[in-house]
Amino acid sequence: KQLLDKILQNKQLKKKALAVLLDPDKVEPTAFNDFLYSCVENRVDFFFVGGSLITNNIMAQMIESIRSLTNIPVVIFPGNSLHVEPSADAILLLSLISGRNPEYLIGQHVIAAPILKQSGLEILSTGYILVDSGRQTTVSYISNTTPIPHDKPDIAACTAIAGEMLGLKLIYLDGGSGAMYPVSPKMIRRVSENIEAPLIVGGGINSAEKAHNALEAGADIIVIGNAFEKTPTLLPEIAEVIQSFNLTTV
Ligand code: 1GP
Repeated sequence: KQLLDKILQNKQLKKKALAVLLDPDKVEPTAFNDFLYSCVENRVDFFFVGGSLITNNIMAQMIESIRSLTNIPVVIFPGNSLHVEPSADAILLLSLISGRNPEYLIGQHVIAAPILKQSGLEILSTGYILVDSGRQTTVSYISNTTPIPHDKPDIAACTAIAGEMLGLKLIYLDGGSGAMYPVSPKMIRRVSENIEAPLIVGGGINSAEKAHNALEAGADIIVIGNAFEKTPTLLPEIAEVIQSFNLTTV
């Protein structure tokens, strides 16, 4: 329970965190090491590794590279039950609670359960809430689920409350990778005010301003993938935003 304890403790201390999403399909091998060094320098808190569709088989290799250069915890962000890699530290066991597809609510979990139990991975049970972000994302297509409308914060809040009541330890509000616009601050605020569980927010956060807005509205952990793939130099700017919150809380 090491990572969960750390996340809960951070939440208690009102400490914000940054997770960098590494999509095995998108990493540029030549630039990867430099980016990892930059993550260490900029005190990235977590790596999330995965995605809803992975077309190559380099997750283990990626984790090995991460391990050789950093001590940053590696958390699998799986798209299905095939995405289990025991060399990571933990896995977000996502139940797609915004959707009504039983396969992603519990089906894949049943298939993965015995393997996860033997893997030694820390299991982070997570209520995963997909929010409409202006375009159909890979995750909504692959999961065959309808995201919550962008302008319906109450649906998101009730979904999160239900997820927490069911015992899920983390809530993840996601616009999906490459979202046209991120989850609105209004929705983030409505959700965070209604749950005790730490709130992860991602999808379409591609500027310091959007990162700031998500954190100010109540995100405990922000996740950024695409923006760093396109503009790795954005990392120090985002790190500064995180720091600005943490300096005022310590
Ligand atoms: C997607 O929340 C993550 O599931 C990150 O999204 O790639 O748009 O940053 P981006």
